[in-house]
Amino acid sequence: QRSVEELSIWEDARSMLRKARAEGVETAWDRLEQQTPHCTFCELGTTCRNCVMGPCRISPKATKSGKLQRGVCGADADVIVARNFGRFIAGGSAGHSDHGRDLIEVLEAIVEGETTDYAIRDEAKLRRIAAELGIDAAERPLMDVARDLVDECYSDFGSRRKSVGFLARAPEKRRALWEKLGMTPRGVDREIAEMMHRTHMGCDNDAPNTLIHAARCALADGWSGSMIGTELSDIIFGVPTPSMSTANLGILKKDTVNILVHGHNPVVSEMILAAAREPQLIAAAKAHGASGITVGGLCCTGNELLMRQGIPMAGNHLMTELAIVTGAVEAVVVDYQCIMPSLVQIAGCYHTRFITTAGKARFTGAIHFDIHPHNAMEEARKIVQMAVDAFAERDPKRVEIPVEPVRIMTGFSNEAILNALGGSLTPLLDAVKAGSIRGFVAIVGCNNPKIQQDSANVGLAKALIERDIMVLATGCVTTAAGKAGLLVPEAASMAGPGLKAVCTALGIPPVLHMGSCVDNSRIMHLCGLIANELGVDISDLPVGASSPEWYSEKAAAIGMYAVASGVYTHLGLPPNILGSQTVTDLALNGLEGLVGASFAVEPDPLKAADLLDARIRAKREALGLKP
Ligand code: NFS
Ligand code: SF4
Repeated sequence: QRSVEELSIWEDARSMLRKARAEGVETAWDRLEQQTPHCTFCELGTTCRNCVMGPCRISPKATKSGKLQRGVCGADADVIVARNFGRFIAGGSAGHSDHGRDLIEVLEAIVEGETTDYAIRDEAKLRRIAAELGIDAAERPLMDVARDLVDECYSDFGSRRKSVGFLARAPEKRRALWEKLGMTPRGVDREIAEMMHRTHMGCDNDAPNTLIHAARCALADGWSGSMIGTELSDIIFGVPTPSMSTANLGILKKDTVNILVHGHNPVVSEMILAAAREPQLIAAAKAHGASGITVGGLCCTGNELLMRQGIPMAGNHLMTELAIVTGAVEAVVVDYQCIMPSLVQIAGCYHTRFITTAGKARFTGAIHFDIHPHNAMEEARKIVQMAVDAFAERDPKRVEIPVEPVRIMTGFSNEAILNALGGSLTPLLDAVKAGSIRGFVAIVGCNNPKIQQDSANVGLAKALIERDIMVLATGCVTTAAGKAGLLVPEAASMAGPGLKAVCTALGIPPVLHMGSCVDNSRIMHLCGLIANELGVDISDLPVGASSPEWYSEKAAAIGMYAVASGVYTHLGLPPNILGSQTVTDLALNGLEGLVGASFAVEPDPLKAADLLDARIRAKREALGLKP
């Protein structure tokens, strides 16, 4: 068994891993050990279960022995790997985009008067987005404009379009390239369904052709499904503005009822927070001897509430199990995505109520509340009451809160960034031209127990800011950067001289928190704005992306749409494609010639920083700037 020090760089994680071991609680790291070594065929991506003539597998030694070179249908390693990777991307795109659709449904419920729990909080943004999508938005009543926006967004999911609405945000050159390559996303659901079709036996049996469609599918996510999720969330819950908060397990309080929201969509977590702030529920908590109610965030729904409401972050992906191990959590309230099924068992080892809220994400053994726009607040109050009641069952002898929380700054939506810059990108671009900011890298994504938790997320961020490269963080990298002290203005002292000067002048951190994983669409939008301002393509910009500790289908979709949009993208570990030379070559090299960017795989964060730095250097030189 590996030591807890090898598993995570954090004291809060290590303490809870020790406690879990002492209390006989199994974690993801234990199960990884049981699963290692993994199946080689699956790691290489050369297993196929797409029909019952199989399952089939292609042996890496096939060329030598002559056996197991093709599946029963005749598919070779290239076809099988491409099909598997295509479905992987479709899965990720579906996750983000179905989340986006849920926001359209909430807006629709507002428009149709089916809910009073939700409202249009940012009328100006609604009108602005509607106008951007070609809706007459100026003089008409708000609800009429909103109704048209709902229709417009639903249409982006369907089959009637030649291209999705927000694609106009991409530079013209990029759109022309997508058109030429057959990558223009036409409809979110359409591209996902078509991927399922293409990968049925006997359809798309040309690996590069399958990968082009994988890119189209991912672009539908990044420039539509996710983008709709972000923009409608801002309209319904408010555009994020900079504020201060805190992070790590120290945000849990010994004397409060502690509720953790986990999952992705703000639709549920916003209601839980609103209920937890109601006087009668706070009074109920006090009646149980607590001093109040703490709502803390996990994963992306935590990011959503952090960005807009400044709630504290308990942790990222690999902290979700460990948070319960503190023994100080009354309830974990989840919606969907990235919620380990093990949380049901771990919650069962403590007094913690594990509560699900989405019909499409039920967990056997969980307490379920079916939350819809029309009953959300009512159900949220019942959930908070349930957490308050659970406080009486907390066993103080089993409570251990290992650390003090760390301060973080959050809320950097594009609107907030523009605001901080005085309304125009010019000062930022001047800093880039002068070389005080050499470029930007978005560090995004997850934790993966195969990598010491947050070692690469934090290592890469530190190495980049030292080189005057500004970092944009979303998803689970947020809490990592926050715990490392990188999300406060004082972190400018860790940056290179140029970046330090800019951050100090503006009072901002060198690592900007831009939101959840669907909010990577904010970063794509920003890339589009900057490229248009400079009159170049996104692939000409001194920018990069990285997911050092990624694990999910969604992260792969993000990487794919970043690359297809022209952003060089580093991954800390490879997807399961290495069994095909064709697919691997295309991902690491061939895509460069097609879309002007490719993937790079490098486990060492310092070497990854070198790769991203070299890329930024080359792009700066090509723009005639000093490297
Ligand atoms: Ni992103 Fe958010 Fe975290 Fe990874 Fe999961 S929570 S959508 S997939 S693990 S960053
Ligand atoms: Fe085997 Fe072909 Fe069926 Fe896949 S589709 S399981 S490779 S026969």
